[in-house]
Amino acid sequence: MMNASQTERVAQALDSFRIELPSWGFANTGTRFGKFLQPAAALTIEEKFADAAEVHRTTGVCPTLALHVLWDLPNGLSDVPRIVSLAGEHGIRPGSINPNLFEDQIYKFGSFGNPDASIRAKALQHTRDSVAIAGALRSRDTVLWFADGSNYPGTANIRQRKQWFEENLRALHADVRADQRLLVEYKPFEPAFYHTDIADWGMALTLARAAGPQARVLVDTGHHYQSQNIEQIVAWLLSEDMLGGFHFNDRRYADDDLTLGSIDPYQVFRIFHEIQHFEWESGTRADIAYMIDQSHNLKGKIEAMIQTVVHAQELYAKAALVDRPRLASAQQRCELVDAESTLQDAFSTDVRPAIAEWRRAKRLPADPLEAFRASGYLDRITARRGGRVSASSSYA
Ligand code: LRH
Ligand code: MN
Repeated sequence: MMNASQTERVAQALDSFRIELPSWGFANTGTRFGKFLQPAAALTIEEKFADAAEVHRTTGVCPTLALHVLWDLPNGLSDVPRIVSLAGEHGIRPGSINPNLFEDQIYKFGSFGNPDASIRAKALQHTRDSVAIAGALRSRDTVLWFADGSNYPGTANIRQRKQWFEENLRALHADVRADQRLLVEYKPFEPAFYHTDIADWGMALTLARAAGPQARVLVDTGHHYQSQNIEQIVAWLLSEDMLGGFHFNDRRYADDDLTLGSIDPYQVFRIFHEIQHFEWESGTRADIAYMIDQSHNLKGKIEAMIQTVVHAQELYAKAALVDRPRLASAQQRCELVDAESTLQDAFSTDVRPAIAEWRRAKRLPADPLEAFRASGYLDRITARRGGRVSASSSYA
């Protein structure tokens, strides 16, 4: 049973915790072995905003929607007025802007890292357009993920490509306003399977620094080798003041993009713990964009999103229960068992009653998933959207 001060700490943590939804999480997605279509899946940006609004209605903590430029604004800046009116209509603000530098045939040998200067220029122009779209939508962050790399030893000049990335990121940074940020996302492999130009946190940090003061590093939890200590990377990036945000998901093997906490909830708890311990020690609020990046290939897309948000809240609330003064003194005295058990005690605390209480106090449904199921929203959109099958080849 939690005591009053613990209940208060859970409420304070939830008051500040917000997490961004990915528009592509509502669309039909799959793997190279196929895409299982869902009749209620969102095909249009209107439907993606409507579904995001339903997740926000039931949870109250997802006021922004991440957009992928070519999927959500295929006409670029001229699609901005439509997005602005949808945002007003659904009470969901446009969130981070994600350029698409991985589907176009011209990017076969890379985008910023392509040996062909005209293709590098096209890629740079697309990212510039994306930063302009972010400005027009008052979105703070442009997230830069590059599929660039190679599949066979000797086929790419890795140092030359690094230099092209520095040049293009520096050029792009010149367009970034003081109230905007560039978040550089790393990934060790896929779709490239020999080398990836931005493969780990150190490479992303080096390039973000080379780009300029508005650039930070984005940590996608699925973009790590099996045995990597992700929370140590988080601690280092916090220490360097270079942590810009997260793409949360879970995985058993590679970049599986499964729902957060479905495989290793203690991993997400350890990440939240590192952040909250930094905030406790520094007395500052870490300037981090918490975002979801998942593909719901089998689960109902809206249910998977609500499940993810609810689980993120629970793990963030558990991390708020770590007795930090006790932990700091146990760490100082090298009392290993005492130190470790401050985390385990918090992690094993059932925070769900306190969270349900917090929701009631905020006039939110005590059980978001139950509220969604009782709303009939899924039946309504299935009736409205069913019967049409989009066979688009694009990822989302
Ligand atoms: C790449 C990635 C990136 C997105 C894409 C949908 O794996 O994590 O963040 O652009 O997924
Ligand atoms: Mn990602």
